[in-house]
Amino acid sequence: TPRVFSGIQPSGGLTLGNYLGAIKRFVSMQDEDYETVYCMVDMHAITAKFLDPKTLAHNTRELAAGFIASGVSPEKSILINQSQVPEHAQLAWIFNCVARMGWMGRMTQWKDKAGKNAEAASLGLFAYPALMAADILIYHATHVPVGDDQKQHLELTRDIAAKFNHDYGVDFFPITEPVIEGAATRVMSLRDGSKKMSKSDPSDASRINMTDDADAIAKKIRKAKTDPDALPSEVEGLEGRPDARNLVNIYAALNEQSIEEVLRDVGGQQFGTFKPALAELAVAKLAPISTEMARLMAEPDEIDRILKRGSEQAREITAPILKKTYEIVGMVG
Ligand code: AQP
Repeated sequence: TPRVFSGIQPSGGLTLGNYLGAIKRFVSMQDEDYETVYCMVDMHAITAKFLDPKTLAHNTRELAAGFIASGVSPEKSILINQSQVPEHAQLAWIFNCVARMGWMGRMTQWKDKAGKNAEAASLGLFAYPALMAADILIYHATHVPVGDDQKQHLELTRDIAAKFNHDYGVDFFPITEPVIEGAATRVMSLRDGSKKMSKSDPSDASRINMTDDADAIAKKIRKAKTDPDALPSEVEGLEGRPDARNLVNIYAALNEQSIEEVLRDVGGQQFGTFKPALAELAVAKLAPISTEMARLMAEPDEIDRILKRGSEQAREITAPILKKTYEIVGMVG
């Protein structure tokens, strides 16, 4: 069976962007013909800024609770925390020696996150995509469900696999396929339709957190930036209207409809009508998840047990792949 791998950083709380862009697909892939491995990438979470240890631990458990509450089943999927499966980091070192500085320097996420002061950025932030390639390839995963923003990193993962195979004259690492599907592969900020919705945006009003209560969700949607026009009934009518498009995409993804279907129903409506309907839908879909997250967070030992069992299952896959990699590279003893 083909294997799926994907991860999310415990760098903050989960957002609606993570849920619609990634987790919803994690859940559906469990029931398709795949073996699925889903990961809290705690080693990635410390690349951008210092996180105090309590926050990192809390975020990691909360993220695991978010996965499970959203429908990722520890019975159907292997659920792990990255640092607890050491083969990720071990393979990453080899990939640090395969990847080129020039490739890494071209990554838009590096440029965005390092900003103008690259000298002050961590070495880990620069090497992030090589660790991400290792996360995926240590499972020989062939399919990676992600949001649209991760496309470039997945191309780099393919380049690293191809260069390793070429340099060592083997056909060992698979060339991975990104799975970027659905109506909301790129959920935008509620305050600025040209910016991605992100956990680390300083404005809390820019995002819906998976832990927001019904009032907070309704308020953020009511205040979301829009334009003065009515909603169109055809997709072309969203051209040049990023904020309107974003709300329609969110509605479609939450309601599991196509954008065309949504516009057929809501075309002609003013935002004064559409926003309350969107808020109601969002609360209906998200409230059960946040309630379940809170219940799971009351039992952190149970979360730790699930992650520990996941690590054991994961290492049955990763240890032999690392061993074989070391043999290929000529690491003996
Ligand atoms: N706005 C988004 N729309 C669709 N998908 C998104 N993803 C993130 N934001 C959106 C997808 O969620 C997965 C996990 O992302 P991540 O936590 O590893 O890192 P990120 O993409 O950098 O997410 P954030 O929320 O923006 O975190 P910070 O602010 O810490 O950088 C990925 O599949 C991503 O595509």
